[in-house]
Amino acid sequence: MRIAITREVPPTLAHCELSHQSRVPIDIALAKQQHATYQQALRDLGVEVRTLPAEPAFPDSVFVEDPALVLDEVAVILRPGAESRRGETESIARALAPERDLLQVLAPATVDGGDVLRLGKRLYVGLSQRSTSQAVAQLNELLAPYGYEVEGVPLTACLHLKSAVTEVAPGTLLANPAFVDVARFAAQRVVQVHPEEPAGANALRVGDTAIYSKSYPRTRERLEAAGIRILPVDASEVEKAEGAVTCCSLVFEGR
Ligand code: CIR
Repeated sequence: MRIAITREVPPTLAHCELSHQSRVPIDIALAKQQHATYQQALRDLGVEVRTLPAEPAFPDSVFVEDPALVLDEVAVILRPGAESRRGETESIARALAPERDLLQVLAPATVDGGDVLRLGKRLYVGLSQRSTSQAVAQLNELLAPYGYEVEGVPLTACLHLKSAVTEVAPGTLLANPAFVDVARFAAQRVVQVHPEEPAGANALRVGDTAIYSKSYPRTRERLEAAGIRILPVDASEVEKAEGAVTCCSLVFEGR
């Protein structure tokens, strides 16, 4: 059974970290409604959604992708790059403990889950403002016993590696080549975002479907033309917090 861990939108979301965008008002009621629809989209794809209570002390805590990396064999509790987000790991570790043995990235290394793209047994880690090469070295050491190789990837002008590239089908990437050199990934095919939708490279693949934001209709056309099945969702409010669809869940096979 596929499981998704999510967390309720906190009333404090407007105090989120921002790195590349200006602060604009966030409609919390709408954010909650959109998050409910997103969780329903996961259920519609056959996923069991386990929703953790909101954590108002952590404005970015709805972005549960960042505090942990869940692999088939094991999970790694990460050390988020933004100090304001470090406390998010505790409740995520509790939620993951029944499902996986837990490993941990230790200080001074930092890494956000949004920077980790898994393609088979290779993990690409964006060397962003949040994630360091020390974390790449630690992940390599922790995960080599499970057959993973971990590699750092330079990034420009975006928050996380998965702001620049995500996998939308086996061997097919959705990417913005202005943010990352796509040639370095082991992929057969790359769908590029529409030039007017630079933030459109984040899609959440669940089986043969990609959950994708309605904010990027031109890129969606490109994806559909490439044969990718899209489940569209409204994500305008988390996008104001520099979030996207992968950030709002941790999806994995239950034990
Ligand atoms: C942050 O800056 O940490 C949040 N405002 C957004 C995090 C988005 N997470 C993700 O892309 N995985």
